[in-house]
Amino acid sequence: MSDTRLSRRKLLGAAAAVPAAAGLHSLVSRGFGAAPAAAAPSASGDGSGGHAGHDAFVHAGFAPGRTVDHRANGFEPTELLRDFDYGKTRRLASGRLLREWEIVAIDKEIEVAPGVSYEAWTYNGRVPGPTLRAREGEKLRIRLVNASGHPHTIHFHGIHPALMDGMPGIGERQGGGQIEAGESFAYEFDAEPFGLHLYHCHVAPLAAHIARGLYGAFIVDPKKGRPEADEMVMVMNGFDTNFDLGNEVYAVNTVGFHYVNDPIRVARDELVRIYLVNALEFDPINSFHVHANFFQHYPTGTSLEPSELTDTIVQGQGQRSILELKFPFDGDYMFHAHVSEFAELGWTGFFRVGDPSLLGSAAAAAAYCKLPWGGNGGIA
Ligand SMILES: [Cu+2]
Repeated sequence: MSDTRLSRRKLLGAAAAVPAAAGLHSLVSRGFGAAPAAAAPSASGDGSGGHAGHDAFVHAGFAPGRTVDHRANGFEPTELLRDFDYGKTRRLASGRLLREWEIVAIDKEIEVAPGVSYEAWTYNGRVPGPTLRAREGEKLRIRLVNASGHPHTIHFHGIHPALMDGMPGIGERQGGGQIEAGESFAYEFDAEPFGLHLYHCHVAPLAAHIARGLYGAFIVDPKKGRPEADEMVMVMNGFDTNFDLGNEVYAVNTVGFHYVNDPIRVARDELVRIYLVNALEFDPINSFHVHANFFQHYPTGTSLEPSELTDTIVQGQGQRSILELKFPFDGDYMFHAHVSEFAELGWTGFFRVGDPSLLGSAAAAAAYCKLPWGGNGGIA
C-alpha cells in the first residue's frame, strides 16, 4: 500500500478485502491525496485511518469557505444546467437557416472538487463544452480554433460526410482531419437526426483526449419542438486526477457534489426535461437514479414517444437519454449514480422542489454524510 499511484478501483478492491471500514475510508482519502496540484488533501498516507483527506474532500463543500472557486474555473455548474448555446443564425439565399458557432480549444486548470485541481483540455474554457442547440434540418457550421498545445478535433455524433467527421487521417488534404495546435477548421453538416447527441475530440489516445474535458452535449430539436418544460443538461463525467487511467472524482457537470451544496431548484408540478449525456471515460457504465419519483425515458431523444416509465437508467460510454418528470410534492429529492461508488465520490445531487422548509441544505448534507464512509459513519 505504499504506491500512492494505486488506482481508485484497486483501492476500493483492496479495501473490500479489509473488514474494517477505517481501511476503506483512509484508502479512498489517499486517492484524492495523490492528486497532482491538489491543494488541500493531506491524508495520513499510511493507511492507518487518517481523516484529513476525507474531510478535505467529502465535507469541504459543506464547510464555510471550503468550496470550489467557480470564478477561477470560469463556469458554474448550476448555470451550466440551463445554458444552451444557439450560436448565430442567418438566412441563406436558398431560404435555409445557417447556424454557426466558433469553438476554441484551450488548455486550462480547473478545480473539480474543493482543493482538487485538474489540468483540463477544454472547448471554450469550460467542461463540459457548450451545449450546442439547433433545430432539425438547419445547416450547421462549427469552426474549431485550436489554441491548445495539443492536436484536437471535434467529432460530432450525427449524420454527415466523412470529411466532417473530425477523424484524424480523414480529410487532412482538405484542411480537415487532425487539427494541429494553431490551426482551425470549420465543420459543416445538416442538423439530423433530431435527438440528444454528443461531440468530443477524436485524437488518440482517445480516452485521454476525452477524459481531459473535450466533450459536450449537442441537441437537435425536432422541427415541431417538444412540449414546454424546465430544461436542463446533465453531462455525467469523471476525473482521473492522478493519471492512472481510473477516475478519482465523479460528477454531473464537472464539480463533485455540487448539487448537494446547491440543489437544483424546480417548481412543483412543472414538467422537467433532463438532457442526460454519459461522457465518462475509463468506467464502462454510468447510471442515473432519482428518489421518490419516476421519469419518462426517451433513449437518444430520437423518438417523441417514451420507451419506458422508470426511476433508473444505465448508460454506456457515449450514450444519451432525454428524461421527463414532474415533482408532485415539495421537498429535497436526491439523484445519483446507482453505481454507488460513483455516488460516494461525487456523483450525487438534490432537486429542491418548492420551499421545503423542514428540509434545508444542512439536513440534506447531514443525511448524505450518514453514508457508510461519510461523516462519522462508524469510523472512530
Ligand atoms: Cu484532443
